[in-house]
Amino acid sequence: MNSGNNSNSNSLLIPILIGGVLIVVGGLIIGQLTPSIFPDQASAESEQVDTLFQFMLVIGGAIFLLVQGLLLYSVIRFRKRDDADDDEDGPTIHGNTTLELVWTAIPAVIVLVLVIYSYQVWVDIRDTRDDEVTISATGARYAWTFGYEDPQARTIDDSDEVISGSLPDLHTYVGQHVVMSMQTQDVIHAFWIPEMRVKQDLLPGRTTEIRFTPIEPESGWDYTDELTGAQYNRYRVVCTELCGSGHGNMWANVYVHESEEAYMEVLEREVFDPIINPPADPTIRGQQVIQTYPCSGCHVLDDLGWAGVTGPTLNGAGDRATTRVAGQTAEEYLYESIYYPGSYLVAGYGALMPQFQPGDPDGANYMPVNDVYAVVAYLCAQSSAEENPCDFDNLRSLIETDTGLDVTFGDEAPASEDSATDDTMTDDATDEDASTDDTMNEDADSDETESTPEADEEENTGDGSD
Ligand code: HEC
Ligand SMILES: [Cu+2]
Repeated sequence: MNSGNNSNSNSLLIPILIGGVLIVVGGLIIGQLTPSIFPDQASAESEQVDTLFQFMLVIGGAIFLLVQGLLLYSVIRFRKRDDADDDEDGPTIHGNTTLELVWTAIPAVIVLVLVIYSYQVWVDIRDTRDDEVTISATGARYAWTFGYEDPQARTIDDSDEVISGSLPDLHTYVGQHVVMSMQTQDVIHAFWIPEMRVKQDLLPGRTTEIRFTPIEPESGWDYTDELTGAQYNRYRVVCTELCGSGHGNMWANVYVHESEEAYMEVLEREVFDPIINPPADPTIRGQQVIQTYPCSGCHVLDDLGWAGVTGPTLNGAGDRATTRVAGQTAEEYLYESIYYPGSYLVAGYGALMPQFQPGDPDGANYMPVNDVYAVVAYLCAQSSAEENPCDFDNLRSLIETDTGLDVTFGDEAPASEDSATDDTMTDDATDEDASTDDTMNEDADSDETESTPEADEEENTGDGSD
């Protein structure tokens, strides 16, 4: 018996060695699958995360081959032979201290190594950098808005507040150490850029952060800016927390520009210039400004490529505005649908639209009076009529009577009061009179945070495309 066992374990040594080598090589081969199952790498963090993943895949692959290999081996080796007339159970074997030590020690070591390695990656990608730049992200059902502070630290007039503006898109450039500072205006959302391998929840009442540094794409640049010839790539931020009926529509473009100059050029053109030199025409200003609010997540509007489904289409809004409420002019109706969305509900839609308000700059859904003026003017222009169906003088006095605040921009802006032309600069304008009258918004407060389940189910787009 003894001598038989000895020769047995000797003759097993070679196959075990060969098997071991095969398993390790197999694990390494399986590990190579990592790039093919992941999206492109667009940030320095993605390289670290993928290497960690690859490391785990090699270990997992080797364990897979070991287990499956032993299983197959046993199935073949210990099968019931046709010729053997043997229906008895095999001998019961238990207790093998060496084996038990080995199969406890090896996984323990593997897990420990993984803990140390992944903790280091985690600490590393969350580490603060000296020259990091903060971009704010606001999640609101069902759209993202990104806020940029002027890197040149310009202010308007004698205000000491640096200009900042917002866009529905996230812009960044290769090598920029970005820190996203994120807040939600309603429910929990989650910020995820698959190509950057970053993901972080937005939690009500808290500010959460995530950091990343874009890199030059290995597969080359996909797009070229027609104005400047600069190259960029485009990715997507998607919301990964089911947040309501328009959740599938809650995504935004991420533009990674090839250089800081190209990035600055775009920010100047799209964010800062419209603030420093706001166009006098309110409909043009309205087209710029409406894009800094989360309207796109809920409304269709061909002019801006919006495809939200939670609210009625805004195509032709100027035409329909006069037909909604008897006795209301187009400008009155559109104005009310933004500051008092609960006062009239379009048939077939629930009270899901958040109430925008001019009173509290730090409050949810703040929209200064200049912006509502421009947005209404722009929505009025969504009309088949040759002439804009709205009366702008009436709109202006309507806003001023209702809010007690001055509309300070546009063709008739009083020359003395030209400082309050942008969201960030209106504090002085609103301080003096923050009392918006609440006559029309009894139920609107609850609309803002609570969605009605029926309406949520009513329409669902799972279609985030375009
Ligand atoms: C969370 C989804 C949501 C967001 C965000 C949203 N809306 Fe709405 N909107 C709705 C719904 C639902 C209705 C229809 C019910 C009602 O009248 O309140 C509506 C109605 C309207 C109407 C009336 C349309 C008509 O045909 O009578 C206008 C105008 C409007 N929204 C403009 C806006 C603007 C401008 C913004 C951004 C500043 C915006 N909405 C943001 C959901 C939304
Ligand atoms: Cu969301």
